[in-house]
Amino acid sequence: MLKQEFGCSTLTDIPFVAETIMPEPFLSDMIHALADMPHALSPKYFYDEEGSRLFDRICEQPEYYPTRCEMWVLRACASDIARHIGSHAEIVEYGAGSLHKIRPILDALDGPAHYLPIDISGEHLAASARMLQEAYPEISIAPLIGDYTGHLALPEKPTNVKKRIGFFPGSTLGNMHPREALRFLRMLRTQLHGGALLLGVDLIKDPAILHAAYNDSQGVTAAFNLNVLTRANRELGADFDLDAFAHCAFYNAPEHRIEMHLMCRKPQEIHLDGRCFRMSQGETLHTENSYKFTIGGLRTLASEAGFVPATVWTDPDRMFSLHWLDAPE
Ligand code: AVJ
Repeated sequence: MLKQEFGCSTLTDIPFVAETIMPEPFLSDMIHALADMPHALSPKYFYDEEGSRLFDRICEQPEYYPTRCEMWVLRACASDIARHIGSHAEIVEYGAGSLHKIRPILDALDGPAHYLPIDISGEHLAASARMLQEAYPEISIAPLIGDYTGHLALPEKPTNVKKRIGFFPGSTLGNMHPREALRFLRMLRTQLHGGALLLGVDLIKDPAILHAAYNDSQGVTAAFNLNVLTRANRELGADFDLDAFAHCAFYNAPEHRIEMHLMCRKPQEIHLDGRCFRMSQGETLHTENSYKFTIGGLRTLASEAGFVPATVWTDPDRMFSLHWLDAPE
């Protein structure tokens, strides 16, 4: 029933999403995070059901400008973006989440389109896809559950599809270390051969604005960060004491990135999988990097990956950028 060989599963033939579609190595990654120095865990583990809900709430916080700015650009430039996409395209969205960002594009497209949203958070994706399908009955939507950062073979293009357009919004590329980002863009370049990539990335700006975006006054980002420990306690049987950790996010200017950590407030023993790990006061578990870009820097990176950078769209304050990157035959 599930197409495991793709490292991805289609949702179209299953009424309810099963629990274990593609097991992520959460246990072994968490053991490594605790055993290795410095302690670091992939941000993909934020996105259980609760984490996906918290992320959607982050996007509504006044300090978190990226989503609002990107949506502004998507709406303001939708008809131009739709012209770039053309008709009979297949749009593949990587890390699609709640499927909000594709809407202005679908509204502006003329000619039928195929939409393949890929996300790691299966139930959330399924629910979002059902809602989107109701709003856009004429578009064929085929959600895929999986980790798009891994090796991923997409299903064959339907015969009436002229080209495949990748959509990677939200500055999720910024979660990757630059060498990872290059490797990932090269993989997309191969997948999108003959089409293009529409890529959204956050721009370097006043560090105070960056800092506020990851330290919202309602504490939603803090809850999002800490939720990964709640998830580990529930899913892995760990015994993280949530009161012993503090959310910590700051802009590392030389590295052009926001770093999120969970900082140990007092000496800790953590039990996991029959082992005991110690963390001392002030030690951190590094949970996320969020790299920020210049327009020129991003275009250089894309060129190194084999794309041909074309149009760039931004908001008036140049907070966020959307890039059209051609992937010629
Ligand atoms: C989804 C990776 C783009 O880095 O801004 C938001 C995730 N982390 N607040 C980001 C996030 C903390 C977000 N990305």
